[in-house]
Amino acid sequence: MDSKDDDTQKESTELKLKNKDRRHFMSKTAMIGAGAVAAPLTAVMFSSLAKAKSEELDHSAMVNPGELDEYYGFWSGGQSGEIRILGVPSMRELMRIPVFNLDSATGWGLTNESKRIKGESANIMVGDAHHPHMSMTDGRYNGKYIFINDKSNSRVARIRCDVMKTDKIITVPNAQAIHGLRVQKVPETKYVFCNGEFEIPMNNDGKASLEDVSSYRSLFNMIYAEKMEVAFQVMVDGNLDNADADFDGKYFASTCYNSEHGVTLGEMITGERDHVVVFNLERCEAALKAGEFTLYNGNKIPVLDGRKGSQLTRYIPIAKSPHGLNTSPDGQYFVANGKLSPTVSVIAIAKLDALFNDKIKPRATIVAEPELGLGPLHTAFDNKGNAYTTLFIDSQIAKWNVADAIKAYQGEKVNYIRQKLDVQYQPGHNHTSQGETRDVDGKWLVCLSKFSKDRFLPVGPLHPENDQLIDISGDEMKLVHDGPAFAEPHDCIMVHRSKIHPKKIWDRNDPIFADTVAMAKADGVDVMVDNKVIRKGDQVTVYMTSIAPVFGLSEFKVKLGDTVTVVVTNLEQVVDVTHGFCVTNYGVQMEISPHETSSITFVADKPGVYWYYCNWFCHALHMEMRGRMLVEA
Ligand code: K7E
Ligand code: CUA
Repeated sequence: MDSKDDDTQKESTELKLKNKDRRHFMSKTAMIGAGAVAAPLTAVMFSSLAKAKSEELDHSAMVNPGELDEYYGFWSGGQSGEIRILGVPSMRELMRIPVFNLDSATGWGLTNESKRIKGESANIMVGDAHHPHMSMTDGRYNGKYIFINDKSNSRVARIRCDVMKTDKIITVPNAQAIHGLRVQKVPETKYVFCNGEFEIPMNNDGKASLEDVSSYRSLFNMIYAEKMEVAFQVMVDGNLDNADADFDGKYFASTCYNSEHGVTLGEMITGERDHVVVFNLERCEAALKAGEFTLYNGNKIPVLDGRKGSQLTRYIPIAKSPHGLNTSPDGQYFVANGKLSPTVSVIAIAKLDALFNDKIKPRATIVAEPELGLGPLHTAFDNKGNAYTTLFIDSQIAKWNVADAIKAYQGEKVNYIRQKLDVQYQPGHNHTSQGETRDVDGKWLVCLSKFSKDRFLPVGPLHPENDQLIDISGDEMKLVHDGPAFAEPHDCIMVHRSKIHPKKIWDRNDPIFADTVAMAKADGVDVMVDNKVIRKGDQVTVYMTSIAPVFGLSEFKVKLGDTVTVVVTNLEQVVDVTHGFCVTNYGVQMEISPHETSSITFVADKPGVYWYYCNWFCHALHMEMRGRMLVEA
C-alpha cells in the first residue's frame, strides 16, 4: 500500500469513527435537552462541507434545443409563494405561476381578477408554499388541477392546468400553518386534504386562557376539490406534519409530532414516541351525517373529534418527530420517515381494516422498520419495488428494497439497502416521475437539496438551493443534473406531458375574467370592440382594446382623486403575443395574453400627464405602444 492509499485508509477510518459518533448523537436525542442536541446537529450537517468532486455529465438526459421535455415538473416556490413549471429532464424553467405572492410581471395580486380569486386574503402578498399535487382519477394524474398549501397564512390554492393560472384561494379556518397537503387518489379527487400544523386554542378568540396549552389543537382538514370549500375538519392530539392517501379511497395518514403538547423545542422532543394518525374516511363522513361535530370560532365548519380513543382515527406509535409520509404506488404501504430516528416505518395498508375493528394492536400494522441513515425526511418510489429516502443529515439518498426490508424485519438476514448516493447537500423532499400515482415509471428522481454551499458561483450570503436530477432507470442511481433554484422548492411532482393540454389562447368565456366582462356588459360595453370611458361620480372605468402595436385609446382624461379602473382586452389571436398595461409612476402593471381581459383599479392621486405603455415586448413598434393618462388637478 503506498502512502496515498494509506492516507485514504486513515481518512476512511476517521470517517467511520465520526459516523459512529454521529449515530450516537442521534440515538440519544430523545434523552438530551434540546439545546445540547441542536448545536451538534448543525455541526454534523456541515461536517461534509469539503468540496465534492465535480461530476461528469451523463448526456442521456440532454434535451436538445427545440426538443420538448417528456415531463412537466411542478415545483413549489417555497417562501416565494409561487409555483414553477420545469421541463424534465432538461430542468429548464418554463413558467412561473404566481399564487400567494405579488407578481410584478403579470400583476398578480394587483389586478381585480387576481384579487377576486384571493378573496378575503387579497391584502396578503406573501406565502410559504410547500406541497404541489395534481388532482387524480383512479390513482392517476388527470391533468385538471394542482393544489398547493400556504403555511404562512393557512391557505390552500388551486391552479387550473388548462391555463396554468391560480383560480381559487381559500383560508382554512380554525387552523394555523397549513402544511402537509395531498389529494384523494381513488376513485377521484373529491377531497384535497391538508394539515393545520400548529396547535391553537379552540376557540382562538383571545377570550379563554391563552397560556393553557391543554386547550390547543391541531386539525386535519378536508376540502372539496371542486367547490374549494372546507368540508369538515378532524381534531387530533399532537401536531400533524405530512400526509398521504391510500389507493382504495378509504384511509388518509399523517405523521404527527409533539405528542407531548409542548410549546418549546425542549418540550416537543422529550417523549420517546410520536405517531402516524390514520383517518377513516367512511367513519368521518358517517359522523358528519350523524351530526357528531362541534362548531368553533363562530363559523359553520364541522369539526369532528379524532383525538386518541376516537373511532374516526387510529394512532400508530413510531419513533419520535417523524416527517414525511408517502404511499407506495402499488397501494400497499404508508411509509413514515423518521427524521430524528435513522429508520422509516412501513405500515401495511391491508392491515388497517383490522386495526380499525380492534382486531390488532396499532404496532401490528408495521411490517418493516429499515435503518437507512441519518435524518430520513421523505421517500419516493420506482416501479420495481424500490424506495428512495432522503437522508438530510447524511446528505444522501438511500435506495432500498421494500420487500427485502420486510423480510429483514421478520428476522431474515437480507440486505435491503441497494445504494447510497451522495447529494449536494441536505436533501428535503425527493420525487420520482409520476411516483405518487399508479403510472409510476421509475425513470427520474429529483432530489431537492436545501443547501448548495459550494456547487455554484458564489452570489452572496444567500445561496440558492440545489435541485438535482438523478437517473434511476438502471440498477444504479446516476446524478445527471444540478440546477440552482431560488427560495425554496420544498416539493415537486413530475407529470407525463400526455396528461396535460394547456390552451394556446384564452377562451373568451373564461370564468377568471367573467365578472369583468359582465361589469362591462352592464356598462353597455363590448370589451372586444369598444374603447370607452365611463364615469359614475368619481368612479371612472376605462375600457380599451389592445392589438399590436396600439391600445384602443391613445389618451384618457380623469380628475385628481378619481378611482380609475382600466380594463384592457387583448384582441390578438396570434399565439404568444402578450401585451402589458403599465402606468408610469403609479405602480400599475399587468399582463394581458391573447384573448384575455385584465383590469386594474387605482386612485388618480397625482395630477399631470402620465404615460401608459405596453411593457411586454410585442412588436417592432412595441416602444410606440403607449398613450397618455391626463389627470386634471
Ligand atoms: Cu419542507 Cu414537505 Cu414542508 Cu419536508 S416539508 S423537507
Ligand atoms: Cu404590446 Cu408591447
